Amino acid sequence: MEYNLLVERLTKQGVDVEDVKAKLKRQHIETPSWGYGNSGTRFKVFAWNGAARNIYEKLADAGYIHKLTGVAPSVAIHIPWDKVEDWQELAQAAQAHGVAIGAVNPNVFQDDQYKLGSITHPSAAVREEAIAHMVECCEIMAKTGSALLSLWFADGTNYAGQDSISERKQRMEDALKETYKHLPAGSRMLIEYKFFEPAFYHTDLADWGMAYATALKVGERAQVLVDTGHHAQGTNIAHIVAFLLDEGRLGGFHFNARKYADDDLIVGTTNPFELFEIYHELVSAGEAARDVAYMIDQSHNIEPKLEAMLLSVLNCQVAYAKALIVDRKTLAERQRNGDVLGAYRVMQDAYETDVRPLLVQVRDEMGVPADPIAAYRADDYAQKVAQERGSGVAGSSGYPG
Ligand code: PSV
Ligand code: MN
Repeated sequence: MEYNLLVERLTKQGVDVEDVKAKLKRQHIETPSWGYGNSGTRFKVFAWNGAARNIYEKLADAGYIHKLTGVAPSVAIHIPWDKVEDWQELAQAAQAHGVAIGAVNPNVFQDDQYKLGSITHPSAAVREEAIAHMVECCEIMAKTGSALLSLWFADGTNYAGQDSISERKQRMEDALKETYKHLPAGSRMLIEYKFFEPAFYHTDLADWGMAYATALKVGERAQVLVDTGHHAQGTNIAHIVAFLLDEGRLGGFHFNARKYADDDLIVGTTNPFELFEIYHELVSAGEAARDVAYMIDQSHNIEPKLEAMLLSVLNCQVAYAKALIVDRKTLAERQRNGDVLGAYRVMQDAYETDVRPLLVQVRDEMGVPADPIAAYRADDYAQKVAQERGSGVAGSSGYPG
């Protein structure tokens, strides 16, 4: 009933509800392997009963999230946290859980030699080691069928004069150009930025503009990765998204929410309207957004890990659904007429629409639970893994305990 009323209302506004449903069924949110293991802040790791202890358990958990939602069919891996002997076998293990290996994330921030940086380090030997690790990750991509090399660097300095900022910029470009040569055919390099942390005076890739300028130099298949947690308060992320989409350089997202300095809160919890604005730009871009990768980057410290991941995926689904039902015809008319608040109200109307009946219908047609969180709570998966795995080891996501 509620669904029929909603369809009637949307159809009157010119929204093609069947097309919206088809798009929602094709939505793809990648979950991170590191979100399933124990992790913490730099103050404390609270071990979670049932946290995954290795990549195989992480794949099982990711498969479970996909089974409940139908829209989380891949898992990002972080190397060496998820390193195994046999990569083909890992890809098969993922497949057995109904998921695929997604982005491969090299880790060049946790070894002692990277104290002063990785690919921008003053020592050529350290830079070479970091490049070799990224090349190894390109090989892992080929073996696992991954199409994304997802790069983030903790590189930067803490004090004026600590190192030459411009030389570090050159080192960054050289290293990425070298790595780019090793990307498997058809794959892409995503370059992430972060405006501070762990370096506090300057970060080598501090914002989207630096990542974009670097991507342009590196090659066509180098694009920017927008981690929603990596901006100063008040930054208009939707604007960045629209700009990069228009330039053909938006590679993907790391979704999370950021209240102060940490970026590991559940996406769409503190800032659901912002997430809607971002999805609105993506929907508006149409085909230009075809290859954008949607990944979650969250490590939960006090939240139940599986439920937190479920909520993250579902919040993205809700934001996307709301963006899909924006009355674009009226919006365009009001924009042309300079109707400032009329245009805003079109956005507000979509945002305030209760899309739950639509999502229940979509889930029913997809053969997944109408309410994935209720299904999770009624299920015994979490208890089972808690019994099997216990409280795991601190830092089993890879984060130091
Ligand atoms: C860094 O804060 C980051 O956002 C990068 O994407 C890392 O790969 C990820 O978090 C996990 O540490
Ligand atoms: Mn990230």
